[in-house]
Amino acid sequence: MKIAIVCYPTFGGSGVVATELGLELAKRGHEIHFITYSQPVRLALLNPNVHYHEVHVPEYPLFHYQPYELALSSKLVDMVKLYKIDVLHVHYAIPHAYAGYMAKQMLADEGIHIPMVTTLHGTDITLVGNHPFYKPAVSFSINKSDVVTSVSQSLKDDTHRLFEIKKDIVVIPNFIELTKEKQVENIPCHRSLMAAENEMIVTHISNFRKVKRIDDIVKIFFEIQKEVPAKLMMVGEGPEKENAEYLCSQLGIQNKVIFFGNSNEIDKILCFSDLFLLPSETESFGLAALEAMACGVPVISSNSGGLPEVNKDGFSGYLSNVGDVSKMSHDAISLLKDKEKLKQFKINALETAKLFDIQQIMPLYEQVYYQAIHSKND
Ligand code: GMT
Repeated sequence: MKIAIVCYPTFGGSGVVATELGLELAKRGHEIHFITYSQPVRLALLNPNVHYHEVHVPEYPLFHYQPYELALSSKLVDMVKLYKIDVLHVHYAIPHAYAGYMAKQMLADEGIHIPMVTTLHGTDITLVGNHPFYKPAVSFSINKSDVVTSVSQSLKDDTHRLFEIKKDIVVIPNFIELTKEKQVENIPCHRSLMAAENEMIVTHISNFRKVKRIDDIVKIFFEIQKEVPAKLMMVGEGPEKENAEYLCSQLGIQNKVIFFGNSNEIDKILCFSDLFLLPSETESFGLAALEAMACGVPVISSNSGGLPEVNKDGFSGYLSNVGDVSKMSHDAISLLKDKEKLKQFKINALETAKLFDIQQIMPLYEQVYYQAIHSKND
């Protein structure tokens, strides 16, 4: 199939999922066209089956806001015609499903039917999309998609609770690549550069938005380091990062916390991590937690949204109510103090991650593409 993928090219989870999906589909012989405003960060190399088309938004003094959706839908029309695309797959409803629908209509006007699959990722439903200023357009474009997928059962339920969606939503969980070269024992791991031998390494990776409850991470680590020699690795960039650095210095733990920027090689940090923290306010899935588990790192997370579908309480890690810093700290300390238990949880984390192997998930996407192609939406 010839598949056009529209996504955010940045470090957010939806862009990562879209890129990894495209790369795997290309390996399976499909022709993939990424259409977005810059090259997706995980799209390191292009190959004969992978193409990237940049959306340009010309500036004009009259525009207070640059009309990205307009440029995107025009680009989609051109690319669908030029490459004879079979199916359009948009990731994150805002504004991609809307732009996709406009492209669909423009093409229909020329007698070309292009089916559209929309994948809902999380904040496009639970935070941003739910805003009254966006809601009518988001509901409309979801309902006009040929097939709608969501990355967890919890997100599907949230979508039906928050929007009037007349379509069925297919749950296709996020996935992880577990090929040999991605396995933790085959990753060059430089633990000794980061911590002394007796120190435990606790890690958090995100885009440092409010929803991640970054303060909770610092507070949990503050409790941990009182009981266990430890270092905290904070990976990513975002609006809450500066506050987190300030809180660390206020608590006098700045020499135990290492702030990295965005990284394309998170497995090189996860390979030496003992514990992963994800106390988010809401998380439709928690791809970062899955990536940690795939490297054999147990997860201390909140129980919000889709996290219980990924992190198994008392097996791959522990779940707590949002904001329960005290329980999260207690669980983390008890795990880090008990070497045997920690070893078992590391094994369990990897076992759980294997349930999300890309090889099992890919056919589900191929199936929805065929379903979309055979649908007759207007
Ligand atoms: O919240 C983020 O980190 C970014 C955001 C995105 O769409 O780029 O992530 C959402 O999609 C991810 C991939 O499906 C999920 O793993 C995240 O849980 C989800 N984030 C939230 O729901 C807050």
